[in-house]
Amino acid sequence: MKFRKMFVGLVLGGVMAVGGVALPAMAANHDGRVDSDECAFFYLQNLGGSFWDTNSATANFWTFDWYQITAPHTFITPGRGQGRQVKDQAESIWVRKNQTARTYFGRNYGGKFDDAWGRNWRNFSPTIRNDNGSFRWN
Ligand SMILES: [Ca+2]
Ligand SMILES: [Ca+2]
Repeated sequence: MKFRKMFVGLVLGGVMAVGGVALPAMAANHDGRVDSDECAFFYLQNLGGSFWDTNSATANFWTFDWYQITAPHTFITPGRGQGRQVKDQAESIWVRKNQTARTYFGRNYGGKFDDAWGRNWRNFSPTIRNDNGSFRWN
């Protein structure tokens, strides 16, 4: 029972956090445009193929996660990989925001990670390439 209550609390907290981040950005999150406060995950190396833009940390790229209802984690723009899950299929990242984007192998910011510096782009290392589990600003 205690665990169940904790879980509900976490879910509700997450919903509010997502809403709080999305509103000031005028719903620019996941709109297929890489805005000045965002980074983008690309399906292929060298910023190739379809991408998914985000300004909020993502504890789990998995498409069937509960909050995918409001924020589908699939590559959005036209190009190779469009419509596929971002989880375990990203090969490069462009960071437009002036802050380091840290991408982790595991969900919930676990395991090995790659840092992409602000206002830069990179191909992921072989460990993270097509094996991305979560991401947050660092
Ligand atoms: Ca955007
Ligand atoms: Ca890929």
